[in-house]
Amino acid sequence: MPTESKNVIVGTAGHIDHGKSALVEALTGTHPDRLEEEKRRGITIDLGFAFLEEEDVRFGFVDVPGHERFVSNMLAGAAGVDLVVLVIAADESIKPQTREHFDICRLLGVKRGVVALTKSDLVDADTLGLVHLEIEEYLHGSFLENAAIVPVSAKTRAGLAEFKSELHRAALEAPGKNSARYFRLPIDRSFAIKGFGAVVTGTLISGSVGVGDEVELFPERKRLRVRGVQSGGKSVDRALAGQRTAVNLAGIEHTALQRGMVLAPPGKFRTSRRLDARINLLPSAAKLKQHDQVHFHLGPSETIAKIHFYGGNDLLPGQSAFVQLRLQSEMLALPGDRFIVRQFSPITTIGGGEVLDALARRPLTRDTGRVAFLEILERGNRAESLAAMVERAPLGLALEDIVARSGWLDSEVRDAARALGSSGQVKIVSSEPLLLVPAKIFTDVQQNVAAKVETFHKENPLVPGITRENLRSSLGRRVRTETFRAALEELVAQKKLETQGEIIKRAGATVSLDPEEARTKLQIETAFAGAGLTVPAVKEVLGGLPVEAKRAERILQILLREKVLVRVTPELIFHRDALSQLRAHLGSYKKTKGDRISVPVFKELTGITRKYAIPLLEYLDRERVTRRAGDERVIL
Ligand SMILES: Nc1nc2c(ncn2[C@@H]2O[C@H](COP(=O)(O)OP(=O)(O)O)[C@@H](O)[C@H]2O)c(=O)[nH]1
Ligand SMILES: [Mg+2]
Repeated sequence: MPTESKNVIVGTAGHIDHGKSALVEALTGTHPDRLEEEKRRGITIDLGFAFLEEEDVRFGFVDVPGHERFVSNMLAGAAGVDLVVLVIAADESIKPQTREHFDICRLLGVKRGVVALTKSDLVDADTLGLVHLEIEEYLHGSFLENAAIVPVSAKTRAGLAEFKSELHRAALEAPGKNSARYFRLPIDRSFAIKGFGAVVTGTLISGSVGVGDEVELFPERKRLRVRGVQSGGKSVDRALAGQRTAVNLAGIEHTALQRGMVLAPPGKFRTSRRLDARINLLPSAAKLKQHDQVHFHLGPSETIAKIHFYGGNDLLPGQSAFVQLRLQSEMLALPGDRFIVRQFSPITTIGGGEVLDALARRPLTRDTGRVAFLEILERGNRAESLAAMVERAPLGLALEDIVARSGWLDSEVRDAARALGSSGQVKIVSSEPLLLVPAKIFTDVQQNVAAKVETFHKENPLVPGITRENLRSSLGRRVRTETFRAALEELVAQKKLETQGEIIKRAGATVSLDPEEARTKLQIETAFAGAGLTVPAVKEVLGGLPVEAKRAERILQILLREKVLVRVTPELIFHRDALSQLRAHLGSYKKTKGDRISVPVFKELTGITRKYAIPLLEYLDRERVTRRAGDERVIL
């Protein structure tokens, strides 16, 4: 049964002394105030936790402090709440932190809740009715408009049963968290347990984490091992999304762990200091100006952020806009994460919003497409968002870039990529590892490759084609090697280009010589053929030709490539006929005189000087026609 039950995080909200902690205790039997100072002063300072199992729902309670000085602690707990219990004391009605906490819940996108009209034992029925009306009016038009408002007393326990059943009903309606996604555990507490070491706790906002898992600590980027897991106060093999979770970590001191750090799967995510987001300013806030600084809260993490508006220079109360938040310290965030901003000074909650691009680039005036891009991220489905991301990445996006930027599962990215690939919106340059390139860029690269080959042929009519390496580097670093390779493969498949080993040429291209070049070619060949083994110097041959040196050199290259001529040393080139005659000579020598031959005998046999004999013998050694044995050669 427990694995099939729904996990729901309930957060309290409301003014100090309105009975939040007392209500949690009345419901769960656990008083959430756990610090010595809290017990002594009778107020909640930091988050408190309690658990309750009601039929098929497992509740994790996060009790928050109501005092205005501890709103940042309240924010650390409010993130990850599925269901809010808005606590309003019947004898005091709506007070400043009732409003502030409720604003925060709205800004965080909490969808469901129940109102507890606490301390009902302290007022008469008329007052109760009046406060009830006030609350209804206050909640009008909000997500709690239709929520139950239940009078309760933690003292007499009146109304508790009804409250519990309303809570249960709301829990079933609340959108749950997804255990199948990559896990994230924002840390709200860390401590040490004797004999176990470091323990962190938090609301598991997605995925699951189990004993033995390797995890990555952000923003430290440290890999750690999970030694033990608890949820709902009990040891378990795996904790699931929507559960209050404690993780015992090996390999780290608890003092190195702090509220605001996050555990996530190893190697999936990246921290950032630039978030593009939708921000909503509360009607009660002062107007927000370009480059204003604010306190920024994302889950239990907090830092200072500078606001950059895209278009327009300030934001009026009650309005919303796209912004870039330039964070003072690195954070792990993902699209869809909700945040709260508080005025720099004096500190009050002024707004909040949703992260759209957690790995945003610096705002650039020439980047005119940013707002349209953010609109797609905000409203588009996965494929639309992916297409827009790829569109803005001329170098292309690899699977790990997309996952880090979106938080989507690998399989989700692959599915979306396949759909976009077959509709032609993006080019899948490689599927293993996955690399996506904008379709337009890919076409450009293909055209560029074909054009480069064409230009090469035009400029080098005597060379059969461009080398793969030169072609690749002619495209510059704005093109990834994988993109180049895919473009080339397609051009070959389309029979536009051909490859010959490392040489790439236009399909069907042949080296064509004009009559003068053909004559020159013959002239060179004849010069070497006629010389036998006593070949002339290369320079001498080339210098005596009617064409200019560069062309002569290319024609020589053709002869070498065709293996009509053979280069034996950088300075010595022989005609192939002379070399095969030499082999034949050695063959008959071996038959008649045995397989040993000395340098003087070789010179005599061939009629050449030492200048030719030594390089030729070394060439024959390399060709395995002969093998050196002391001063002699063995003919093989
Ligand atoms: N009479 C009465 N007192 C209550 C009730 N609930 C809480 N209190 C008292 O109100 C004070 C503040 O309660 P507490 O739960 O700490 O408020 P919190 O600051 O909202 O957590 C405590 O002295 C409680 O005993 C209630 O239902 N009836
Ligand atoms: Mg309290």
